[in-house]
Amino acid sequence: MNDTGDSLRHDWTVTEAVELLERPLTDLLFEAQTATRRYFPTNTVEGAQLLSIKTGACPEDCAYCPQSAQYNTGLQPERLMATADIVAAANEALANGATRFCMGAAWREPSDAQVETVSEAVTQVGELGMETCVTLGMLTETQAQRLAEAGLDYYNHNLDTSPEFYGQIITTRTYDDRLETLGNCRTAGLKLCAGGIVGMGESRRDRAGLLTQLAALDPHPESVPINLLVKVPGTPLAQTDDLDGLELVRTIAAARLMMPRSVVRLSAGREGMSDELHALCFQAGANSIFLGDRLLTTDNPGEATDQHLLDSVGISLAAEPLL
Ligand code: SAM
Ligand code: DTB
Ligand code: SF4
Repeated sequence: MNDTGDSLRHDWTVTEAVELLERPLTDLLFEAQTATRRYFPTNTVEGAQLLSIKTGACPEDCAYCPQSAQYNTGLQPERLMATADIVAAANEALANGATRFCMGAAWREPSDAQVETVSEAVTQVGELGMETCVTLGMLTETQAQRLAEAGLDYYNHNLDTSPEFYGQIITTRTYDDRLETLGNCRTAGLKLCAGGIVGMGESRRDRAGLLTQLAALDPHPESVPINLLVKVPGTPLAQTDDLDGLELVRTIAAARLMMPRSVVRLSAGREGMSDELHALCFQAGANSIFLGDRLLTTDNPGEATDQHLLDSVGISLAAEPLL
């Protein structure tokens, strides 16, 4: 992305981000929708499809995650999928209207051999004409370069929350580890998909802190996923109080205003969300969703429900990548 000569800012303060989050909702939505229309086609969302290519048995302790080996969530671990099966799933996603295929692995960090295997899948999925994204945990610069050579478009690695709240959610990997992986991916020339999770019991200031960290990345991540916590029984966050839906809307709007040229994804947590809340998220500038009836291990609304939603609000899936 070319920031030159533009007004993109990387010096947002947490206080400024809190001020955005606290604005009267109609003002915030108006500004955010105006910013969206400056850079993106109207009434258009990107469709991405996830696939868990290696499931569960992860050594990390992320308190939200059903795939951590430290929590008993009843999830059946699965080894790394065969490349042919991954490509078959990508073909299906393409037929269902997805322009991006995101492959996720429950690793703390991949071995070089695992990167090699995933690289092969990336090349083959790319040959279908889809954008490719992988999320494999921490990555060295050499590994990022290998994935870039394979034709990978995006690396997903989330900051998850503010630096202040982070220690209450994950203890097995530091915030700086995450920033380092993002830096390694940038050095390798990959585009970044980096965002976080709301609804984990964090404060509004923490949500502002997360957005401030993301906006400090230069260039901004091209994709910014905002996940609403999916509360999975057996995880430490299973009993967390529901986040007020309007806080999700405000977070999306602030992300849109702080990183106006980024594609903001209304990511996990759409299952059970009303059409009205979806509509407010789109008004706030969300212009990407995950398609299909599965995220990685949890449910997503699925094709029929999403078609009804998109028809009712008059939004179409983008036929081409938005960036
Ligand atoms: N293991 C790799 C890693 O964490 O770096 C990649 C896969 S991990 C499942 C990718 C992201 O999914 C996490 O960073 C988190 O933001 C999101 N995620 C995981 N479980 C979630 C949940 N229950 N609700 C919302 N988002 C979740
Ligand atoms: C992201 O920010 N959200 C996706 C993707 N990146 C890898 C993952 C959501 C996972 C939700 C819980 C699950 O299905 O296991
Ligand atoms: Fe492992 Fe990723 Fe889940 Fe954390 S979020 S426990 S690193 S799969």
